[in-house]
Amino acid sequence: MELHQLIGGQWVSGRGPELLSTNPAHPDDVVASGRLASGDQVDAAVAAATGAAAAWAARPYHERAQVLLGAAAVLEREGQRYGRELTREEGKTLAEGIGEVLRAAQILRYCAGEADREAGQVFHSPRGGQRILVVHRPVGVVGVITPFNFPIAIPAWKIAPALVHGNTVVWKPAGVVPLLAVRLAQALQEAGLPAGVLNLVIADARTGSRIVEHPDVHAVTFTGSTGVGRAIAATCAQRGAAVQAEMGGKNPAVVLADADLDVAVEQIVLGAFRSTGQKCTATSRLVVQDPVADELLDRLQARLASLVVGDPLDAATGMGPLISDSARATVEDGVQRALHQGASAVVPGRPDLPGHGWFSAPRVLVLPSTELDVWRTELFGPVLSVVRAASVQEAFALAGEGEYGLSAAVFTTDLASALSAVDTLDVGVLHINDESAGADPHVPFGGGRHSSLGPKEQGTASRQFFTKTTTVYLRG
Ligand code: UN1
Repeated sequence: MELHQLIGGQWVSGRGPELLSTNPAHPDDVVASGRLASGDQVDAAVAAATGAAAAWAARPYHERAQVLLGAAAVLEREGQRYGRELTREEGKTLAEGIGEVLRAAQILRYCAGEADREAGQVFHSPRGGQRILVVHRPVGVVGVITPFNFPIAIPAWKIAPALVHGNTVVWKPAGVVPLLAVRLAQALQEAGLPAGVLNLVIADARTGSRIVEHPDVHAVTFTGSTGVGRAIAATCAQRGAAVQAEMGGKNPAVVLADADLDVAVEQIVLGAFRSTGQKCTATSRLVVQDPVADELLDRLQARLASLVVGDPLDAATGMGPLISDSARATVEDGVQRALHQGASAVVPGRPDLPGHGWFSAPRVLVLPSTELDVWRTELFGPVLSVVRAASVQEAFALAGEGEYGLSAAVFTTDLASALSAVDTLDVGVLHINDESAGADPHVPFGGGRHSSLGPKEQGTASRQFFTKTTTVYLRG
């Protein structure tokens, strides 16, 4: 398919370098092609968003919500087709690809519901006959920068709240998944989104940084690496723009001695290896209490032996490829380094990986100590590092090591231990007896420390970022 940029309501050819979207399972298979946006085109997109801002903000919430509902219906209608395209472009399994398109629809529907929720707050006044109101207003033009690993769900959960709250958007998706970006923009357009309200610029990182630097972009929401997120935050802080950044994770699963091991094994495999470990919420560390450690590792080994790694379009496949050759090199280097530093692979590589594509085997590495780099460094791949703990307290302490604070999973049948995890683990998202990944649209999502900056995403929490408030002292 020929790719275009959406600027001011028009689909136009990019004026930058060539752009090729290829299938990570079959790198010779070209999914879509075109040209990247030029710097001038990014500026034109910001100008279009600026021009469309006042009229869009003036529309009633319910009219804006109607557009999101229309786009949700398009995604539901096209779920199978777009899901296949997503799998072909990104490499997650077909069930996950279709599931993600439907998840994007669900997010659009949730955000449309903002029209029916409370609009602000009313306070008493210490002065008689008066009230104080807190009202929400659009921020203006929002820059949206999204990663490859959720090509449509993450864009939906940034763009939908931006739009329903009356903002206009300039969106730069990851260059490796441009087709799904086009699909979301088309769905919104088909649902009647006015020209200029959403502008899609598929650009390289340097050109895309113009969005972050542009004085007419009032807020930037980003998901991606911690390094890039912090650089974006610094630029935004300097010029007084708001920023929301969701970044890395090194999320632990903690299996306590009283855990239901059937549940733990199932959920750890989902958390660590679904999407080939390419989620900021993926389980990449496992802390297991001594009495159940050997049994848990045996069961993980058995379960992973039957995990089919292959073409994600095949129904039997349980894990597809990584996104790129360089992603695979990062993962393989990280594994080799860990082995060199003394880790032992209880689930080693696989002789049966496909000979083409960016495949990497699921790995489970038992570490002699938490000094190894693999304990702290996010590899963004199918690698689970394991350490043992003697006590519940030690298990939580080990899980808390490192600089990230996004999500964690704790497996226990003891309520006191579960509650202790809530108080002890410094994470934004905690799953008890459930995988570390996953984010429902109606509740806040985000972490702390090196994982996230700025207000949380999703749920009504997202209002904090996508609106600004005015406190109105109302005297009749
Ligand atoms: C999920 O766990 O389903 O980039 C969502 C990421 C996160 C979203 C995870 N921002 O992986």
